This record gives sequence, C-alpha cells and structure tokens, in this order.
Amino acid sequence: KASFDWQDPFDLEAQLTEEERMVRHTARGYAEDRLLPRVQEAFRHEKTDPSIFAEMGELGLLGPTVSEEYGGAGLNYVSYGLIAREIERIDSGYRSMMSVQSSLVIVPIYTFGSEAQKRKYLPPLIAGTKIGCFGLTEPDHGSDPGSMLTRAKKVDGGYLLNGSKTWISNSPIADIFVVWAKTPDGLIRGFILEKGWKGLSAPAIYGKVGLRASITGQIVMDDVFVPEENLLPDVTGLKGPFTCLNSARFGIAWGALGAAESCYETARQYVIDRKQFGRPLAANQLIQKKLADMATEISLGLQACLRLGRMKDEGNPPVELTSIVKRNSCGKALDIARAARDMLGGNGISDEFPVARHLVNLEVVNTYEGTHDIHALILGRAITGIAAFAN
Ligand code: TGC
Ligand code: FAD
Repeated sequence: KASFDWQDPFDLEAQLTEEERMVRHTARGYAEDRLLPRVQEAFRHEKTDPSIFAEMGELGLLGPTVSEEYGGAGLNYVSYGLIAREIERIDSGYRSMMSVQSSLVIVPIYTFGSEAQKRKYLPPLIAGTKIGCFGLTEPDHGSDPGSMLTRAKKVDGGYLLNGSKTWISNSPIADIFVVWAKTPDGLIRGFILEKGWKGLSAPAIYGKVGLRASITGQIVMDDVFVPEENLLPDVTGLKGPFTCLNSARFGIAWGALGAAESCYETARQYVIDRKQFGRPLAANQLIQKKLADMATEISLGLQACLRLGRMKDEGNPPVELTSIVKRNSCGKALDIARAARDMLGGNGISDEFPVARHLVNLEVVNTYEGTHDIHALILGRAITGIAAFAN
C-alpha cells in the first residue's frame, strides 16, 4: 500500500519540473534563513526592512516572469506561485512586499510600457534596488475603482495629477509609483511617478492590526507634473490595473495556502506534543477532524493553483478562474488559521507561535485585491450573465 504524505498528499512536488523545484528550494531557503529570524520583531514593532527588496532581487525572486533582456529570470507562472507560497509561509506581509513589486509595478511597465520605460525602470525594480508601489484604491473608491476621482489634466509636455490613493502597500518607502488616474475624456490611464517629484507625498498609515511587517500608506498628489514619456502608452481603461491584478491575485492564491500550511504544521506538532486528560490532544477525534479538514483544503487548493498556473503558462485562461482560486485560498486559509489558533489554546494567542500572526494577516489578504465577496460577485456575473454590482 502506498504511504500517505501528510504534508503533500497529492505529491505536488512530483508535478513540478526540475527548474520549478529549484526555484521553490531557493525561495524556501531564503524565507527560512533570512525572513523567519526577523519576522517576530518586525511584526511586533510594525517595522518594514527595505533591504528585503535587494535581498530578494539578488536571488531572482522579483519579477521572475520578465525576460532576461530586462534583468528578469524568464521563469513561468508556476514558479512565481511557488515563490509566493514559500514567502507567505513565513508572513503575508513579506509576500505582499514581493507581489506588489513583481505583479503590480513590474508587470504594468513590462506589459504596457514603452521601450524606454522598460529599459529605465525594470532592471532596478527587478534587482530590488528601487522599490515600487501601485495606486488604485482611493478613500471613497475601493471595490469600485472605476469611479475613481484622481484626475490627470493634459498640459504642455505632460499631465498634472491631482487626487489621493489610500491603503497603498510600500508607498512610504517607494521610489517608483504606478498610479491610475482619469484623463478629461474619462478614460483610466496609468502613470509612472518618481519619489521627490513636486506635489507628491506618501504618508504612512500606522496602527494596522495585521500585515504589520509590510508598510502601507497613502499617495497624495497635488498638481504633480508627469511628463508625457511617463504615461503608460499601451493601455486604456480598467483593463490596465486589472491585468496586473490577475497576476497578483494568482500569487496570493498560492501564498495564502503557504500561510495555511504553516498553521497546519504548527497545529499538528502542537497537538502531538501537548497532553491533556493523560494523552496527546492529537488522540481526540475532534482534533483529528480539524487536521483532516486542513490537509484536505490545502491539498485541493494547491492542485487548483497548479492547474491555473499551467493554464496561464500555456495561454490566456478566463480571468474568473483567478477569482475562484484567490477567493478559495484566502477563505480556506483564514478558516485554517482560526482552527489552528484554537487548537493551540492560550498559547495560540502568543506570538511565540506564528498562527495568530497568520490569522490577522489573512484577514487583510482576504480583503485586498478584491474582497472575498467581490470575487463571488465576479463569479456570479459569469455564471448568470447578470452583474450584481452594476448600477
Ligand atoms: P468591468 O465592467 O467588469 O470591467 C471594466 C473593464 O475592465 C476589463 N476587465 C478586465 N481586464 C483584465 N483582467 C480582468 N480581470 C478584468 N476584469 C475586467 C473589462 O473587460 C472591461 O474592459 P472594457 O474594455 O470592456 O472596458 O468593471 P467594473 O467596474 O464593473 O468592475 C467591477 C469589479 C468588481 C469586477 C472590479 O472593480 C473589481 O475587481 N474590484 C475589486 C478592486 C480590487 O481588486 N482592487 C485591488 C486594489 S490593489 C490591491 O489591493 C493591492 S494589495 C497588494 C498587496 O499588498 O499584496
Ligand atoms: P469597500 O469597497 O468599501 O467594501 C467594504 C465591504 O463591502 C466589503 O466587505 C465588500 O466585500 C463589500 N462590498 C462592496 N461592494 C459590494 C457590493 N456591490 N455588493 C456586496 N458587497 C459589497 N489598494 C491598492 O490600490 N494598492 C495597494 O497596494 C493596496 N494595498 C493594501 C494593503 C492593505 C494592508 C489593505 C488593507 C488594503 C490595500 N489596498 C490596496 C486596498 C484594497 O484593495 C481595498 O481595501 C479593497 O479592494 C476593498 O476596498 P475597500 O477597503 O474600499 O472596501
């Protein structure tokens, strides 16, 4: 009889290529050796270490799908997902820093930028010597970015940008800002702004109860002049930001399950070691059911992520598949983190164990890049042909 591997029931490892296994190995080594030792302090004191970007860049973990011509590693989407899973196994905040840089800043410049923009901005972003952020959400427009108020007025030689973006990962430490704004014809366009430009500021938002290792802020634009050459030339409309989100949401789907794996493994070891009523907690049926549910959801979820990754590497799958995996992974990971927290009893509240940190992080991950319910509505529209969120 074949033996059951509680960490990898469907043998995901065997479904990876040699190159993908090497990428996963590199990402896991970095995450365990360099990120794990500093996460507790970073989370406790809400401190983001910007040197993480250059460390990741050196290992080829940023913008991994970009071609070598611009400094990328030319890897496939499955590799990108595997990186996200390993980084988020340590902390969602670190994955957030990585995925904003890779999917939300590098992807739009690579996909919609001019040749000059690609040559200027991609190499330092991929090396991690420059940090990027992505401004779509506004104080009054989150789930409905199409109603954004940020405006780009045409002036001689470029545009004047006015407006504010909020809840922007990396913005207080960013060198490069990809900002989405409406031009007078009502079309959404993408602009590349640089730190230090007149009228541009990025104050931090403190006091987050989750994702504390990743800094978040606003982007405030007061008559910021953006030269014509910093307009992304090759896209108009919401297709621009949503194309970036397709990539980032795919990474989150893998990443959230990495956090869930950390919770599952921690809870399993804890209930084997901890004795109550004279025997290990793991001997109780209620405890075993929780572990069985965790193993089931993680392994099924990873298979779906892998399938979507293969589809993305082969072509252009329907965007709704990304909603399925983003929503499923985040919702299930959150349930798993809650159950793991409970199984650790009082110790589950301590940050000596990672589960409570994963739990509050996953509350954020379940909300950003399209909330759990917004992804249900995207799917509902595709299933029924009726948009529940339309006016
Ligand atoms: P809708 O009518 O659906 O679409 C408008 C236009 O966009 C096109 N489109 C897409 N294109 C590519 N990929 C996709 N996934 C696309 N979805 C839509 C669509 O074809 C259409 O094009 P056209 O040419 O016909 O105009 O637009 P809507 O306004 O009705 O959309 C509603 C909804 C709910 C789908 C959408 O607005 C939505 O997804 N809302 C969620 C907002 C969101 O995800 N924000 C994320 C902000 S960034 C972030 O959170 C980063 S956190 C990162 C981190 O720290 O890790
Ligand atoms: P709202 O849109 O106000 O939604 C509130 C609630 O109402 C949700 O439960 C939602 O599901 C529900 N809801 C909304 N509309 C409907 C509807 N039609 N039907 C039923 N229910 C509905 N944004 C960026 O642009 N860049 C970033 O880098 C970034 N990083 C972030 C980092 C953090 C830590 C956080 C917390 C957020 C970040 N965001 C970022 C913003 C994030 O994408 C938004 O918070 C998210 O899209 C939800 O928008 P909202 O907060 O305005 O909530």
